[in-house]
Amino acid sequence: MKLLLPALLLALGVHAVKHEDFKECGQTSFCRRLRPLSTKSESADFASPYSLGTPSLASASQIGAPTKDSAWTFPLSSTLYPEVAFELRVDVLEGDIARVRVDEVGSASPWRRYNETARWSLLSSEPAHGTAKISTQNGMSSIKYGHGLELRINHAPLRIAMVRDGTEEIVFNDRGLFHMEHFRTKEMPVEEEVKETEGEQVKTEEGEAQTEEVEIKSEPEEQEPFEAVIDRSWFETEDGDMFEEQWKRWRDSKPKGPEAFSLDISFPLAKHVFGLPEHASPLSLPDTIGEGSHYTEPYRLWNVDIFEYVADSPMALYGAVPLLHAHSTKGTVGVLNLVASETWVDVAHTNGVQTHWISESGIMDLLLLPGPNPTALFEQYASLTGPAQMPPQFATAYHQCRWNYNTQGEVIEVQERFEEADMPLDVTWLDIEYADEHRYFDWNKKMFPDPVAMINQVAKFGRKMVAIVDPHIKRTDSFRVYKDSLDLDILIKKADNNNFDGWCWPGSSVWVDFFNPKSWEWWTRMFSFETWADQTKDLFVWNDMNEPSVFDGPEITMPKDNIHDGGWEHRDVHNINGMLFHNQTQHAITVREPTKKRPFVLSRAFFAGSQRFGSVWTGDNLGTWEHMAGEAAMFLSNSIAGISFVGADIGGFFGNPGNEMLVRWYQKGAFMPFMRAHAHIDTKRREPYLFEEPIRSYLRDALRLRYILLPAWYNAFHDAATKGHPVIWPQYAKYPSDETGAAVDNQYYVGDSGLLFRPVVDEGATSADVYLAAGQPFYDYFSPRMWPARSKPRNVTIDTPLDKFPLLIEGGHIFPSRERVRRSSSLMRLDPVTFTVALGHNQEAKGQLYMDDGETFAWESGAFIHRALEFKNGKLSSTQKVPHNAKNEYAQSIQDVGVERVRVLGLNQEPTSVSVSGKEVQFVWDKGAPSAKEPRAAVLTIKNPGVKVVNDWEIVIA
Ligand code: NBV
Repeated sequence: MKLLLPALLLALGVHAVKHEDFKECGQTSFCRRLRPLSTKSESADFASPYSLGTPSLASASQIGAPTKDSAWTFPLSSTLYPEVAFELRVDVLEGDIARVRVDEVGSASPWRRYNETARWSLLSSEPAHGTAKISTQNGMSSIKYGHGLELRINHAPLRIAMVRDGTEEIVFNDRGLFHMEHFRTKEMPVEEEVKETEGEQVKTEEGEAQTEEVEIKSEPEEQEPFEAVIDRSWFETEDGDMFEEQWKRWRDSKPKGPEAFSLDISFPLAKHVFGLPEHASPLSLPDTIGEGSHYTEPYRLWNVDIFEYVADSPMALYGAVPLLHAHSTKGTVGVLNLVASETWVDVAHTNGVQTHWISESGIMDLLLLPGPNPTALFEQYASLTGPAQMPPQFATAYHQCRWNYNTQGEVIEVQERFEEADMPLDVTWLDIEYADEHRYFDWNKKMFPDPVAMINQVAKFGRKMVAIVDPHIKRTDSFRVYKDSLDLDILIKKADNNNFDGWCWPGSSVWVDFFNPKSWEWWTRMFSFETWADQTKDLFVWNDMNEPSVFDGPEITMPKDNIHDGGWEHRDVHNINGMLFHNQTQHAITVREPTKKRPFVLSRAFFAGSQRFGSVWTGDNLGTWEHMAGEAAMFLSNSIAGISFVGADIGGFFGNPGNEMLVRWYQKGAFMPFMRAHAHIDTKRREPYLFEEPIRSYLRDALRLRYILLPAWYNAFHDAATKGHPVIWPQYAKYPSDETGAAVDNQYYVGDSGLLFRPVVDEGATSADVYLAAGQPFYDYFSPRMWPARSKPRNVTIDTPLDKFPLLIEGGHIFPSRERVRRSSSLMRLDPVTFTVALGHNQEAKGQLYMDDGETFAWESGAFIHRALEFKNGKLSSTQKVPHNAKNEYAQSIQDVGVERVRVLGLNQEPTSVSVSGKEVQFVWDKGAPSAKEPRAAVLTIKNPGVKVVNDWEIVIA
């Protein structure tokens, strides 16, 4: 029935998310309790009831380890609950990142707030030793750190501002919406109204930990007491659902009672906020609150398996990264609110941008990223959550998927048909039907009698395969994976401590608790060749349904009161759950062979840090123009949050795209970091070789273009893996001081190649507008057409007959390509390289070429080539950019690879000669028409200059 329903809806042309399956803020008790606070706080005499006591150097506390410097704790209390103690801890980390954490401390309750999100999400949180200094005076602490940065901490009411050169850029608790519900027993009476003055309430803990290194100028008691009219019910609306909650047929037992927290962050300078993936919304996040707001619900972060999601909506999707960039031409700053429980975020463009975050459980763990520009922010964020994994080369090429290729024969047929059609392909995918009764690892031997022979046959084409391994495990004793997990006692439990079972593809299923370290080694073993003999090193993995999706669970996921290792509730860890599964799977693939190999694992669910484990895709999109149009913004939003190895199902998962739409989708696909075609089981077959001319050629062209540009993509992936830069860059990140382009999200740049891509996403479109920033000329990739540099940004209109789309090259860049397309990327390893030199307004350009073996980790110990290309004063030079190790086997293996062509665009003078080491080489000169009404660039083509990619060389154009 589950399978038939989508088909039926599609046949009827009905595309609609089932809104009733997913909660709105008002249907979840903690959001209902805390969201209204923002309206109530608008009352003139409202002030935060929270205040801080005297800081001391952070000694061992619940929140974190003791330190000698760069971290301080403050007692924190609220006039609402004077008897409850909180602690606020400030750490200054490497990269000038300030971390502010709050937890309830010393509570008599047996419960604790979940404090391990950072453990799973952060790769590092190194303190910035010795650089930060605190001083406290008149109820105000000031921590100076980094380059002109200061945290101004107002003790009462609590307010923390990140200040740069005297200007506030990020303000925590500006509006007084911080509130942390404390642990309590159900019987505790809720008082009606409290009117208090702070002076009487602040608990100061005179510091035994106070040492000379803390420079306290005077005691905070001097501060002016503040008058706050606080109605306790503003903060905690009396709510029958605090201790248990019923939604539809699901009861959440909530043994810990209320433990939500709310906080506000203002960005006084910002014009835009970006980030908070995953939502099908514009990159510049529209308002969710206030008059005339674009949305009325907050952005929701709660990983869910959503059926036919709405194209413009703040509804939760499959992944969650609680990161925001706040941007204006004055600078870009970021905030990571590291929490894994259900979170709702309101955005309002008032006095800059104001945000209000409401989470169901966990400690508050806020990281303030100072920027001051998007590139610095990417690097700061990567210093915390890690840069992206360097993918194996094949993963950056084209993937062909379908639910399902049903037989071994069909898989081989796909290989042959691609071959016949002269279309490149790297990876063929198997969805859930390969597995016997959806017991992953166990092949359906009727349909796939000899999986090893099949994978080997595919490998003969230079290609790989991917098989799906979902997290639900069929509950049947005859299934070894189930038996093992039962015996090892590593399954997620219900609130009553019995193993949880739910309904999914295999029927009654269980889920392994990947928070339990006992599961890790076992899971690795599941992928070893000994345990899983029906595979080879050429088979990789797809982790779907890892939100996790549970067909009969609340909101199609797991009950929140389920229990994980350490006694933590599912509510606390939900948004990390899928990332842990992804992590363990990629680890298993990495260590499968005696020499570690770069893994490839695709995941649907994700969280901050998932970039370390592989790629993600945007889930079950619809084959509609609207969905196709919205995806660029989704890719960009993921990308700025670290997860830029991202793509969407080419063609749309649901529905049968017409020819025009499919061509446009393939063209767009060629510029998605992760390029995979996929389709629902009920759709018509749509492999690109099935189409008649001219569609067939258009599809082939898109595929070939991806392969031609693979070297440029590889550069970008390498920058992502080493610097934490996104693979694709939004306009604001390339041009942070351009105000008009900041919100542009329908076009983007590929790494530092200068390639600017704009997908065509409108039916029947014969032209498309592209936003060009000021300062550099732009060149058309497909023709000699160019747009000279201008002092102001502008929109240009580009013709887009079905075989064309806007692909420009920004002047000032050099990018590599390989123009002999073969049946798979591995077969292009030794092919010669072409360089395109797109000259900037000053007749200069720069670029890079990074290459390695594409499959091992040898690159980490210096087995690569990394060349710096530069065009200056009429000379194109190639020099070593990053030294590689002396006996670089990789460089040796490609020592004969040459440069077969150099294309120089925009040269302002006809050359008389082109030479390399004094020897003249052939060239072709087309003088173009740079000052015509429709300017054409001059193109100099140098064929076979006789240089090798591994060597230093110089091409002199005289
Ligand atoms: O495994 C079947 C599908 C898969 O093809 C798709 O890509 C996933 O997003 N899967 C979801 C489960 C059910 C979809 C209706």
